[in-house]
Amino acid sequence: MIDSHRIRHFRADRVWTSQGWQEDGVIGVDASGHVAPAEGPAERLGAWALPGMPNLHSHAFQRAMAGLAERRGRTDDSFWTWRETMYAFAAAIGPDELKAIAAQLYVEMLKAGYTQVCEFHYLHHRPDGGTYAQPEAMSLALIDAAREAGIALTLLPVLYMSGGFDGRALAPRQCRFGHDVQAYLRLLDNLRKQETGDLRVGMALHSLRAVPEHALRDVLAAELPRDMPIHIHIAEQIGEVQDCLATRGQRPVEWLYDHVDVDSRWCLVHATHLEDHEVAQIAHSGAVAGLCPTTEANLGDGLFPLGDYLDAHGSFGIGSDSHISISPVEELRWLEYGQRLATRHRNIATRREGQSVGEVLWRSALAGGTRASGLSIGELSEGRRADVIVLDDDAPQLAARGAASLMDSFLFAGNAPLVRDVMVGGQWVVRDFHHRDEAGIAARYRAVVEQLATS
Ligand code: NGQ
Ligand code: ZN
Repeated sequence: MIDSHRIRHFRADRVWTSQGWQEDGVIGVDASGHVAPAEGPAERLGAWALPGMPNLHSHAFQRAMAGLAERRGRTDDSFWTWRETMYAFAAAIGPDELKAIAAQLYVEMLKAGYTQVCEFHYLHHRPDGGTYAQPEAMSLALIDAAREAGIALTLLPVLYMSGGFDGRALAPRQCRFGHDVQAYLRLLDNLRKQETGDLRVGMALHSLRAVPEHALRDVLAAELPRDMPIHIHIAEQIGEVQDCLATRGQRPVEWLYDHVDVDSRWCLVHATHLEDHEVAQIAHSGAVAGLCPTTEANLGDGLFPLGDYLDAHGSFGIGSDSHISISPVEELRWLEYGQRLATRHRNIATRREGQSVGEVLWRSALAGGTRASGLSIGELSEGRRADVIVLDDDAPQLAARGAASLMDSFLFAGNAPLVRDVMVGGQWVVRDFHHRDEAGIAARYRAVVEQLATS
């Protein structure tokens, strides 16, 4: 039974629904932080309220190295040289560092309008590969950081077993990522005991490079909830597509679909390099393509074939991945701009005449991110978690914008932050552009990165 006295009501001149903007919308929020039937007097939030965005791909520790790999090296720089820099950086990160970095990252995510994050977490053990006294210490650091910041978390502990498609052993700097299947399933079981409405545990396979076929079969056969999200890095670099072809005679997406029953539980992160039949395979399977445009640009990955994928009715969501940038606005803008630059056309993300690109991008990323998160979020409808963002009424760039043009102006018309207030699960975590604990969290972050810079 819902106790109607404990339902708070909020109203905005326009509230974003799956059908578009609803005039004079009221959002009820019950005591458990879910959207409830709306009636009765309501507190006015502002002109524009919309569902917070799920961030479907994050490696939290990488936030602290953003901007430290932009200087040209001795050889042609690439994804693989960046990865060496990243591995060296990761070697100094233990649970305390991870917690401080992640808390700061999550504050920045909330302020940018993300209300849920999927953490693709593979920094499991000590830098020398030994286990921590508490084996899941690094996972717990992420859970603590998310709680402290007030963002909801889908924790995806990563299975990482080999250093390449040929099944070679992990390199020394990769040893801290590794588990055998039994130990990995134990980790999942232990973490699943902590699940709440704000914490979901899913499964992640680092990549086909890192998970041999027998292990893939074993983890997928394990007794786990039927609706558990499953994430994998799939085809980010041409080099890995070529290695997969050379060792397995198929491209990564082809191989995956040939060996596994891929369905809507799956999120294929960086499905960058696809042939037409692979575009169709992903789209028809209901899997979500996990797109991370700012990181994919930063790492020189390539461009996802968005137009063809949308023509095939594929689902996608967005992630900030390496956190070179933390903004759903920037991810969605660059998703569209990459396509414009490659095709020399405009308005690619919508396939219907008269439709707004901004609306399609936001709505699609909400739906795909929700699926990838494994939680009931992404819409301000009854029963969903109440994750709300309110835009700045006073922003000049939104002046004279009506329902027809608001989303396009929000996504394309500038760089001033427009997210003013943020609620996650019925709790205000950002008000008037400020996070409730931003000063303390930033101070701890600063101390950690200063110590990392001198060590
Ligand atoms: C990661 N990042 O796991 O952090 C990867 C790089 C790899 C991205 N793919 C490492 N963006 O793929 O081996
Ligand atoms: Zn990744």
